[in-house]
Amino acid sequence: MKRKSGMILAGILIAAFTLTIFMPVSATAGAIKLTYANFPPAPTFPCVQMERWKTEVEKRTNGAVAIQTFPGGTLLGAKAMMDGVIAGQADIGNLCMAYQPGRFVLTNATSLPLGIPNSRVGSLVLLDVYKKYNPKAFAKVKVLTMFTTAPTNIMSKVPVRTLKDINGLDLRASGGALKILGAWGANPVGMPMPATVEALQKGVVKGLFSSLEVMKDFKFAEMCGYVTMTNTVIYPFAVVMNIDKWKALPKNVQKVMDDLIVEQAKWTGNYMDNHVKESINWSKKTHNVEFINLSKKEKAKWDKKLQFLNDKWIADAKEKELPAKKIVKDIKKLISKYDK
Ligand code: 3IO
Repeated sequence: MKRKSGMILAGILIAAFTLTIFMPVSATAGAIKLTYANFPPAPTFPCVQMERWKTEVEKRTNGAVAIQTFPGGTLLGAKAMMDGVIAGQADIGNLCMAYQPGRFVLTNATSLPLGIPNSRVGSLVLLDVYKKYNPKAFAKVKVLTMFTTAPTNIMSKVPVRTLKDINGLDLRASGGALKILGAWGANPVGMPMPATVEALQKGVVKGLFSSLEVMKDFKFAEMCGYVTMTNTVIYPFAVVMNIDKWKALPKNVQKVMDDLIVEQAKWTGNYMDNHVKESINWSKKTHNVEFINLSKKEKAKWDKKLQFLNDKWIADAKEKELPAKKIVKDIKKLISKYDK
């Protein structure tokens, strides 16, 4: 009896010793607790990527880090995200740069009509632009990843087949996408995505301009029977961490998170691109949504109306002493680099 329990104890000790040696990050399980705030509801892509990141970090640190996620604006809302993380109300937060366009001027250049074809390419381009220019807007936080949506299209209660149809139409967007709607003659209405549900229900807006996975994830297909394919611009996002919390992390935990920066951007891009396809099929099947493709001639008219936007951004950014032309040129180069 004694001998047996002695052997069991030895076994446990050997097992514990082996675990300690081979664990890449060794610490007491859940010793480091972090909160992660997000603004839209749990089933939407910003929260899906959040749960994936949480799972990977917890796994790769062998449970030394435990992350508590707060979807649906339960800890910080859409526009409060950046300042909330800086102030430490949440340790980590996911933000959409379009909701504070004046604050994220440099990285918002990715939401100019420059032809980003999908979320994977957009996410990699955005991350490279951030790394190269290291914008002041992110000086007070640690950037954990960045990604973009898939290109935006018009979802509406009435069919939009020509520029005449969009003229004066109340459509919801944010940031750079608002300017595009304005250039097409729509009446652009700015608000973050979560507020759009009620605005559509109450008829405050007749549609929205965003990536198409929202047709399924927010059930917009129930209210918007039409989609006009324009594949125009993306919305850029960032995941940021409170800088003091970051500095207090052990080096090996920091490494796990640093190794995830590009990987998470790619993962989110691929998830988004696949999910857009699913959402399109679901919208057609479940709600009989009509997808409108503009003729080449009509599309050329729409594109022509946007040409001034890039020049205008360059002029405005120059005033803010940014190397504006170079940034736009770099974005174009990066798009062709990753779009292969
Ligand atoms: C978005 C924001 C939250 C949840 C899902 C989403 N899909 C696209 C966006 C982009 C966005 O923030 C917007 O305002 O269209």
